[in-house]
Amino acid sequence: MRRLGRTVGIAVGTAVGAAARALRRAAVLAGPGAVIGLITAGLAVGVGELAAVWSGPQTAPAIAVGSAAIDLTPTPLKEFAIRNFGTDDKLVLLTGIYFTLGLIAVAAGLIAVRRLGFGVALVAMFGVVGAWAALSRPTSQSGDLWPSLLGAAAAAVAMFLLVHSYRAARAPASEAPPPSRLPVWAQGRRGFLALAVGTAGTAAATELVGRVAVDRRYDVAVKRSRVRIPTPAVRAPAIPAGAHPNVVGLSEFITPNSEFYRVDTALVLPQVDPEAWTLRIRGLVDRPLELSFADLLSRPLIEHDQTLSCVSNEVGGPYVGTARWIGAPLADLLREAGVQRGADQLVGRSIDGMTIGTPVESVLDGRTGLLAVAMNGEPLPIAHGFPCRMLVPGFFGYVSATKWLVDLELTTFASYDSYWVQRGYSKTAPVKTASRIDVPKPFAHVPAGTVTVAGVAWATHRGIDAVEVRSDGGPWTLARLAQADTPDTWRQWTCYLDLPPGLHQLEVRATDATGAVQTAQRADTFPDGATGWHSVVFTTT
Ligand SMILES: Nc1nc2c(c(=O)[nH]1)N[C@H]1C(S)=C(S)[C@@H](COP(=O)(O)O)O[C@H]1N2
Ligand SMILES: [Mo]
Repeated sequence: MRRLGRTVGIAVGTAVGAAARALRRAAVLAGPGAVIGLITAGLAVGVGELAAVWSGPQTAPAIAVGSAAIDLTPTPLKEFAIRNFGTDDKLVLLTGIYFTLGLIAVAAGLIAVRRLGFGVALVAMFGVVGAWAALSRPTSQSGDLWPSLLGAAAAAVAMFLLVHSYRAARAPASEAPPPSRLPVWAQGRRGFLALAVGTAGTAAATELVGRVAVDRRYDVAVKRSRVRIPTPAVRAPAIPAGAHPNVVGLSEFITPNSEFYRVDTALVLPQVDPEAWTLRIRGLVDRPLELSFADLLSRPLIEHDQTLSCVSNEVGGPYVGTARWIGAPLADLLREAGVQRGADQLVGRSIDGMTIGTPVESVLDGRTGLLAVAMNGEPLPIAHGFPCRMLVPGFFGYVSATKWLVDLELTTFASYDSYWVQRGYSKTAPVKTASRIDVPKPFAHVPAGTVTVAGVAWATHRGIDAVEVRSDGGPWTLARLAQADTPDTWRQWTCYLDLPPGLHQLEVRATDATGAVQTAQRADTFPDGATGWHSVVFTTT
């Protein structure tokens, strides 16, 4: 025990010594002001994280500011981010926020060693920005401002002490040190270093404890693992054996959950406790309803295969996937609630305030709209909306597929614009007929002769009737369609082309079950989905 104590003591001493040396070196390189700035910013973040244990992970300063930034981001910039960073867009945003914070922290520190008041004012300003961001969230509560305010307060005190200690330490030894009300241990060069290392350590500790405690308090992974989804009253027919041609490189027919694309505005995944979850159905209805998760699971459930795709998916892009879902039929619930005449929009709200509007007429026209609770044989993954999401085949996700759903309101399109509609997207957006070449990959080298071309095509809810492929602008060849699962799923296809050695360009187009041929006309993803033919350039040798 004694030995252990001594070893730990030595280890801590060594770590503190190393930290002190690193700080001193940084102070020499960048100036003590920069170090003071960075340490105080670190403390603000750490204390904010710790305070977020009480108000929720979404209220931590950087997350609050990031979420506000997402909502304020102009649509073209958001499209750019989705296009270039994809599902990593959130990581890029957070990195940018921390980087900006770091720069401002350095500036604040450099200012503070000259004019302490200005430095502290800058810190206070940041507290206010964080608090404002937290309160600007659609589902915010008044307590949400505390993480940013407490973080900024801690940073202001630390800055005050560090700057005073630094000034005292800097005074030439020949002069009497300026009168100081600092405690003895915080005086002199060693005192300044002790204060700096202590503040940095507190920053790290609060950050660490805050993160662990936030996870323990809010993470619903364990509760999710305990959810048992009842056997559906209506099973989906087995997926036809011929739905997936055995071609290497062709997408799976059912997209594994781990590979299913994720698109949402949630900077931290909403953690919805299934035991506390309720869904309200309200607005223009005769009988408003409220269901618990147990109520939902006790209803007759339906299993249904559906392809989901994103309006931000570019021609040939990855934001499309197919899953076997289980859920309660949405239409039955709406009928129980009694939709009133004139209600033409069904608005789904998520726990984090996302709003998604779907035409009521479509939900009630016989298609399999679901309040989905399971995806590919397991409870919905947290990233895909646990415990409950909406799905209405035929529409892009932003107008049909609310994740972390907690509220359904019957209203009108004339009286309410949902989240992306407020940002210029179309009020409603049926999935456009699309096709994608999965094989060969762009810039692949394959042997000349008979070349295998394969891919997917989807016109969700209408179904696919034909796919054609051509090379180098030549005549179209009909692809062989794999067996259809349902009109709500994509259809896979293969095509064998004889090609001489050289560089080739393949193009693909699909015809949906209404007979409409996919247009060659290029359109942007904004405002209601991209059009145009996917093409792949590759070489035969
Ligand atoms: N709560 C919430 N639900 C949401 C979104 C969101 O940002 N928040 N994004 C929508 C969009 S734009 C799409 S394309 C689908 C994506 O669903 P997935 O992430 O499960 O693939 O979810 C929809 N539901
Ligand atoms: Mo989307």
